[in-house]
Amino acid sequence: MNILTVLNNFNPKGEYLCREVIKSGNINITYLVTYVDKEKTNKYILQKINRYVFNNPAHVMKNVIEVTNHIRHKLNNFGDKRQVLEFLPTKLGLSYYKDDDGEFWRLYKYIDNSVSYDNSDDMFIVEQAGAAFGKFQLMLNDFDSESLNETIKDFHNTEKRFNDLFISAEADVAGRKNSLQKELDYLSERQDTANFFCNLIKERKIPIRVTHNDTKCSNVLFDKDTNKALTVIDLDTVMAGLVAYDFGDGTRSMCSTFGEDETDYEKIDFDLIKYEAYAKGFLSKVSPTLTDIEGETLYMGPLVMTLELASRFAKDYLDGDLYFKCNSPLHNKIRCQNQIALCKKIESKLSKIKQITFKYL
Ligand code: GN1
Ligand code: MG
Repeated sequence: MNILTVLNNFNPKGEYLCREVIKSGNINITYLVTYVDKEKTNKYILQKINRYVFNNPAHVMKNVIEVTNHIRHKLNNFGDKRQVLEFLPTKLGLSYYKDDDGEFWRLYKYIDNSVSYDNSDDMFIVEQAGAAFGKFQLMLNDFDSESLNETIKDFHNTEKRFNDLFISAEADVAGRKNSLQKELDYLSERQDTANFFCNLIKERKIPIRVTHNDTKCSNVLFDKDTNKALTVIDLDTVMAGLVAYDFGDGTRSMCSTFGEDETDYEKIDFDLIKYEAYAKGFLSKVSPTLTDIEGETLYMGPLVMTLELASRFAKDYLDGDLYFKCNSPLHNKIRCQNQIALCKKIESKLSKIKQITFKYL
């Protein structure tokens, strides 16, 4: 598909100048596009929504628009406009453009003077990231979670993720099961832990809220000059969920001493200093809104979310790399082993993690 044809279906301001591919992200295809209007440059983010992952992109966009409108309304023109994403409608007034190949595209304003990080060793940044996801949660506290579309069914249903993994192992369509046996054994021994939050949901002990569900560090934009968090991005998976999903996935992503692609697993650790900074930021926003059971069980978030992601990478490896973007046939296996190395560190530090969490409740 011709990118200019796609862009012309929206109303970006000025004359098209250039575009570049943004490589970060495991799912969608993203471009930064620049237009020139007189002397001024206008930048936009153009994204092609992954239809394998999101089988109903229109449902995704409905959630995204409603949630960003809700936040914009709450900000009520106070503060920095850069605190919420602004999507451009198409000339037909839709929030997405569907091209002739059936692909879905969306366009939003690039947030000026912003920067994102895959991770950071600066505790101010880590605390800001926690605060950004906490604030997101807080601002959507009065948004009816049942009105949101379930854009990916059972996204954080860890119990189902594990069951699906073992079904894929049984099927072994890519003939890779033998090369993943150690990891499968490790995960199958942890099924009870993986079920921790699912059990609380089944027993109706824990409230369902609006959650972001993909709280990686790279999904926060910071001000380039001050490093203060501006807003969270990548709202495709905003759905009904548990506060522990966002807290758990954020700390999983930020407290690991190395990224998800690191192959020297010995180097991987769970950094408690970063954990404390993130917990401080996140809980400074949400702590007053939590129920007792949410607070008491939050410390299990990092372990359960890391187990879950390990199981997802494992499943995709066994299925022949259908879901995540991969740069080699071993990429998903590496990611799985990397997350298992992280799980082991979290397990060994669980009582400390609990203690730190309780300090900020
Ligand atoms: C995917 O697209 P990205 O990179 O934000 C995935 C997350 C995983 C993450 C791991 C929709 O996120 O769930 O935690 O990769 N998103 C989806 O890097 O599956
Ligand atoms: Mg994402």
